[in-house]
Amino acid sequence: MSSVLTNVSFRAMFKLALAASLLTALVSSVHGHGYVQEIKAGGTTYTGYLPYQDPYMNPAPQRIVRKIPGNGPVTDLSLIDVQCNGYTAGGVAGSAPAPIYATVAAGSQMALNWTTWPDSHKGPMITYMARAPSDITNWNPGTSAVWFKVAEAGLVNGKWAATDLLTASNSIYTFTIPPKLKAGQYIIRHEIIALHAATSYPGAQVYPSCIQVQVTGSGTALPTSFVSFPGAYTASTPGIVFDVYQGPSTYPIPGPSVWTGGN
Ligand SMILES: *[C@@H]1O[C@H](CO)[C@@H](O)[C@H](O)[C@H]1NC(C)=O
Ligand SMILES: [Cu+2]
Repeated sequence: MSSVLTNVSFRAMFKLALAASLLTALVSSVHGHGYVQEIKAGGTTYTGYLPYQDPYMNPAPQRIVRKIPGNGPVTDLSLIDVQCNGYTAGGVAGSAPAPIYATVAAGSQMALNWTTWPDSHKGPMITYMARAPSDITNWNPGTSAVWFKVAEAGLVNGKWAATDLLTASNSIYTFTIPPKLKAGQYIIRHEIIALHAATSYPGAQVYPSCIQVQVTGSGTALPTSFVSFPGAYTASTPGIVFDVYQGPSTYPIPGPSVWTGGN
């Protein structure tokens, strides 16, 4: 009697384990995803917004990153979701402002720590900023053209930024706040665009998130041209529809050129 029971429960456990490993395999092959889990700025380490923990914590942890719904992508580039990976909630379109911000000097580097990124998800890593007209913990850009690009990396000597280069740097992406950028509060919009399904539109997977910072320094430079999200990327933007499987030697990174503000 007890040996039958043991046998039954063993089989049940085996089935469960099998189901779990199949699910894991499916999730990682079809949709391995990710987000920025940690940020180093101005000598301080900040935990990112953790979509599978933060919503269940009471009190809610205070983050410098705006809320994201999970580790998945945005593929409809006409949606506000493509801005900060937020969605229409509580009557506010786009990601809700976060309660705090990091302080970082113009010209210094920030390090963004991504969760393990799947090798299949080749693509560029791109970073934009937008200057807050007022208190950043209240500001929502909506569809206004306020964004300028500060860094981009696509296909460099046969290596993709989001896979080869990110893996080689222990999942740490770094970029520099433009040295002459005028002090003030900014949203940093950082993204990976995964191209493994981008041979037609919709297909490219955008993984954006928004980090709030106070930039310090004596610079006076501000860009003069801006893009909006949604708006900057459409089905016909170079690099949105792209075939990564034909051994390309170059890749046109989507969006405007990088603004450095002079050095
Ligand atoms: C990235 O963040 C994770 C989670 O906090 C941490 O365990 C890991 O050590 C960090 N990676 C690096 C290279 O600092
Ligand atoms: Cu994925």
